[in-house]
Amino acid sequence: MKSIKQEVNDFLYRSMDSHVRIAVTGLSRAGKTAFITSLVNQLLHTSTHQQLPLLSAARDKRLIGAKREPQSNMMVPRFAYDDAMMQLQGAEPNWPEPTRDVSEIRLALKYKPTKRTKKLISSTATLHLDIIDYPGEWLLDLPLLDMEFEAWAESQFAALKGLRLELAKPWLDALQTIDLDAEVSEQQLQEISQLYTDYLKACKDQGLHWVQPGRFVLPGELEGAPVLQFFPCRITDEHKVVRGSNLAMLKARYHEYQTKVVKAFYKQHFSTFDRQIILVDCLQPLNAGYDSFMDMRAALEQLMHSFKYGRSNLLKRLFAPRIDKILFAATKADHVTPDQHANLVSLLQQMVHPAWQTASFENIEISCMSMASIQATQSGFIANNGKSTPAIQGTTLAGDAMTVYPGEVPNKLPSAAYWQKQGFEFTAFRPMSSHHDEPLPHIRVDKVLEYLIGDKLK
Ligand SMILES: Nc1nc2c(ncn2[C@@H]2O[C@H](COP(=O)(O)OP(=O)(O)OP(=O)(O)O)[C@@H](O)[C@H]2O)c(=O)[nH]1
Ligand SMILES: [Mg+2]
Repeated sequence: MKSIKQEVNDFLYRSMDSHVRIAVTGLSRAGKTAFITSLVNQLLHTSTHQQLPLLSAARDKRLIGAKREPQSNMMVPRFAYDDAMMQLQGAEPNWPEPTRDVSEIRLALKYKPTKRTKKLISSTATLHLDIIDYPGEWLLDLPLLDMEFEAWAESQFAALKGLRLELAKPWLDALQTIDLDAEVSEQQLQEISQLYTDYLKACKDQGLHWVQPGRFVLPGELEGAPVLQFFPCRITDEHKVVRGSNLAMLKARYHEYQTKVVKAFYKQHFSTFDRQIILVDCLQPLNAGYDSFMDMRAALEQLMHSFKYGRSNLLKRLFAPRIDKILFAATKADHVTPDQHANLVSLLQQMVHPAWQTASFENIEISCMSMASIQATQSGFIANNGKSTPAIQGTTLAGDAMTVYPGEVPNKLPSAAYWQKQGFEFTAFRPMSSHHDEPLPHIRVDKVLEYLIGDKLK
């Protein structure tokens, strides 16, 4: 994977506190690509601009500059920073394309240290910063490591209620046609797997976030591979598995998925992260309604399990976890007026609260913030019946200028009745045009940076 020299270098950097791996995740469309693009862009401008006052090293003028470096892990695709910038800074600014896999980018930050030990070595120091993008859906697979095929299948059937049950119909109908004990039919397994995958994708499209197995909706490089061709079926624990049967194959593939996909992700990627930022788009479920909201909350709770390293923990058996800080960030804050930003944070806190409280997050610091990676609107005030009301102004995706007061963000988890009384309508805006020499406009990306790497730049 990595060359020996690179491994040694990484080890040395790390032991001198000069290497940190920041993982960025979130459910799809949460804003990961926009965030990483902005973060890289902001840091690359530190030598010429003062747009990061909340990052203490920048405010104190100790951050000398940043440059890109070849990434350390050569087996992972490069984060497509240049492509994203090209989209954002085109004649008609556009958002970067959706991404489907893990990717990585590395920066070297040169700064003047304040710590005595570092100052003794040299008047300037370098922090090597790896930033890793991966789909949050992959973390939803953690429970699979502890579940036999039968138990997993049961959990999937237990979730089939309401909208899910409706969406699952074609797959459930096809399930009736398979003889589990008959000799394996690759063709039939493939067809039913496809219907199961379609069902999971349909859940996603309807704004439901808890989907398992996560790779079925975000396969990355595994697209079309047999390891993604299985599905739950109704069997009892006593059901004898006939050798060479359909059921035997389903179980074999499930097992392969557990070890070669889920376990491999935790061992090869997750175990190398030092810090984690989890991006959450709270506005999307507010738009979509109560079910979507509760579903996102359940998905976030599931996702948090990956950071619970209790004593008898599954992850601890696999590797020695070292994440010491987690940040939950409510993204796209520029969709609402600044007076609503505090509500956005308390809403996010409420969403992650149950998991946060009950979990044994040994030695992990957790915080919640709101931000906009790339500002698409400007805030101001409009006159309304002789009163001045806060408003935001931007260009819609269709290209029309628009000034709106998008409404209030509830500061607590809303009840179902909330959506009957008043809907939410958060419009999507185009990114604002920005000049090539200027950093991308942002809200509080510097605060996020201070939390994630501020101490590493001391
Ligand atoms: N207004 C505003 N919109 C944003 C911001 N960040 C992201 N968005 C919107 O959210 C969409 C998704 O952002 P991405 O950064 O592509 O999200 P992602 O998590 O990488 O999505 P996937 O790659 O599909 O998982 C963008 O196309 C924008 O419409 C932001 O800071 N402000
Ligand atoms: Mg992306």
